[in-house]
Amino acid sequence: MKKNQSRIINTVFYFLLISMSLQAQIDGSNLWFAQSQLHSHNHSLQPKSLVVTDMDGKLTLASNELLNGLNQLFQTSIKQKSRVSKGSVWLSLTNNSEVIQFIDPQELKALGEDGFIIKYIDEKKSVLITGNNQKAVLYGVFHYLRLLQTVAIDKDSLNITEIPKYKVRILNHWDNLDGSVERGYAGRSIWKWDELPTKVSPRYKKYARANASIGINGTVLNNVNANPHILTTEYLKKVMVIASELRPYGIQVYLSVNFASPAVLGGLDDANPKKEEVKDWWKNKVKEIYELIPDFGGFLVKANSEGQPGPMDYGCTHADGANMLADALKPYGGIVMWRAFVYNPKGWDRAKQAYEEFLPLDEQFRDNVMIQVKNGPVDFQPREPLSPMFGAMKETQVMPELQITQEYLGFSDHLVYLGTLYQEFLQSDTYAKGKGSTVAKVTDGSIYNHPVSGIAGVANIGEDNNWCGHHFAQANWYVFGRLAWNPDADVKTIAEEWVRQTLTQKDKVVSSIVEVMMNSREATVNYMTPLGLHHLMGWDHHYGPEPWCVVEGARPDWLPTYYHKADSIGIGFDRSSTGSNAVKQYFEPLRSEFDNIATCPEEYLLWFHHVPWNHKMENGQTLWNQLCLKYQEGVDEVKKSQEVWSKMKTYIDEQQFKEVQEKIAIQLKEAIWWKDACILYFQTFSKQPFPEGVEEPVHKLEELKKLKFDLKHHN
Ligand code: GCV
Repeated sequence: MKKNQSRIINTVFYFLLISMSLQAQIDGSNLWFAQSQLHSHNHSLQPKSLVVTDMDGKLTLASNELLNGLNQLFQTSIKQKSRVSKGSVWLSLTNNSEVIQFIDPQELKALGEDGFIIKYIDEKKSVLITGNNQKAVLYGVFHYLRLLQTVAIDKDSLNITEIPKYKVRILNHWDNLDGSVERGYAGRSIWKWDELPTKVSPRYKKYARANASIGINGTVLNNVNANPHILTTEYLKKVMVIASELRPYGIQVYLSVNFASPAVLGGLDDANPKKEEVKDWWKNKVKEIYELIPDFGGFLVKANSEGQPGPMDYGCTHADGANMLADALKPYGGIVMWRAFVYNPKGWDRAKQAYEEFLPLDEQFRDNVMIQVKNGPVDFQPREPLSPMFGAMKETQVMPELQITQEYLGFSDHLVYLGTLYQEFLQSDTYAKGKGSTVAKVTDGSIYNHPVSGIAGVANIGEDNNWCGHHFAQANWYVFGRLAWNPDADVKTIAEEWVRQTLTQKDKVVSSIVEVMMNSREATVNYMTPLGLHHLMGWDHHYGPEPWCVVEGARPDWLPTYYHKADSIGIGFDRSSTGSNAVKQYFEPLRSEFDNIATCPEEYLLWFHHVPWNHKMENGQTLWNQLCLKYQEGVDEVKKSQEVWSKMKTYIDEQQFKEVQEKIAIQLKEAIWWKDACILYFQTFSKQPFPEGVEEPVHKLEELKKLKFDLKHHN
């Protein structure tokens, strides 16, 4: 080819790349692959060649990803060579004789299945990316590309060993077979059950790639409120197709199962886990699944909770039910994730119930069962103390369940970066084995050593172009994946990574946006449920404030009044030793700290205590004044973020800028709605004026009570 011709081809190639990346930024569909720009310090790091040591084609996906990524970042076309020479990036599995010359075999062994090494090899003047299998090398490639985009690197900093802390890093989709998504705010399900198995949506691969890029290695495709039909042969063939789309990216497929399936699908009299025919039904079903999907991951089960069937229907325990499924899965290496989200309308403190039901069963579960526990004892509230289940179950592996979809945090309308919520939870000290027994450490295998460990995130993904409904909600999917890989990672750094890859590389702009993100969750806590309040939102849809809500004949534990208990004396749920004694479920010194109103952290005060309106807070304010001021603080913070965002106009893609701006306007309107509703309503009990510094409500309580939430707007 003549030089001129090649120049023309190169120019066309760059033009295409640039127009592709501009296009990508417009609708958010390219997630954190949208920017593809180098960090300003890394321009001198252009590799001279790419060398892939790959005899049997195992690294094709990883090398394509690397080559495309590097070409895009350096706006060039990097040559592929067969021999490593000065300036190469070298991709290889660890079982290569040359790799072994440079890295200690012990170190390679310690990488396990998913770990990788990125290392500048002085002797070769090259960068090596290696891992024990193709998935690990792919993780290494994504990490290297991320580093080039997000931090200044040099050959000294390229001496990286990354091994994920959790073995199972999994998304839970609450997607129904009819295409709807429970608590989904980004359109309908991405799984097109009607079209499968013949038509395969291109989104499946994009989804797998995005997940692999942040280290996620599993997905539960369907809602925990499981339709038994997912286990019919017809649906399993559809699942098989999804599994084969996700497999190259190292994503294993799991299913939520309905405990009554043997009766509903199999025509058995019941689903009693002690009956041989029920056990056999499950064994045969599992066999059928593995014939279709040899790397199937296992089952997720919501049993005897919110109307779902379970072993207790037959006088059996959670352990009986989980073990029956675990035994069926064991020969194939499958696992059971059994949820502890259980509560009972008759119990007078819902926060205590999971612990009461599960603790007596510790020691009874098989070793391929994990108990999946929500971060807090109630239900994904803007702030909850840690669930006392963490650290308490010592013989059974417990896996945290976080919610990525914002069921209680303004759906996909509010900008709320959940990294800070996740970090607060994962770094909470359980004291199970003395100081430093953080949730991360008691669940990731550092303290209790079980054969499997895991962490789940309830997905916020739908068919919207931008995947998550709000551009910034993508950051919550992103941070979940990054923390599942390393729960001790810094969430501010992760926010910055996301901004640089998704929105902009301009340093000043990056720091302003990161600041908005970092303050956003606290702001939401403040304008919704400050000082330990919880569950004040609207009945059923969980959007907007309805602290007054009473529904004739409804379960009391679904109503706000059950939780805030406001009266003429004060407000808050007494869970102290003189109340429901939920504090007893925590290890010392947490138990005493929470129990004593004087030492209970103020952010959990009304979670654990019924506090008089005139109680003196740390800053000298009365509780009533402080409560009102907190609501105001939340509103003010949203105003601030609106101001910051308005200055981003010239730096952010126009459509993205506008869409976020519109959402922040909704958020501010609703923050004021929350503040007005709560302080006006609680004022009917405190009978005190609003303190100085609190803006006069723009709404009237009676009008707010009549306000009807329009669900259509959100689905
Ligand atoms: C999938 C809460 C949600 C339900 C959800 C349930 C659960 O109650 O509102 O939509 O059901 O949690 O986690 O099982």
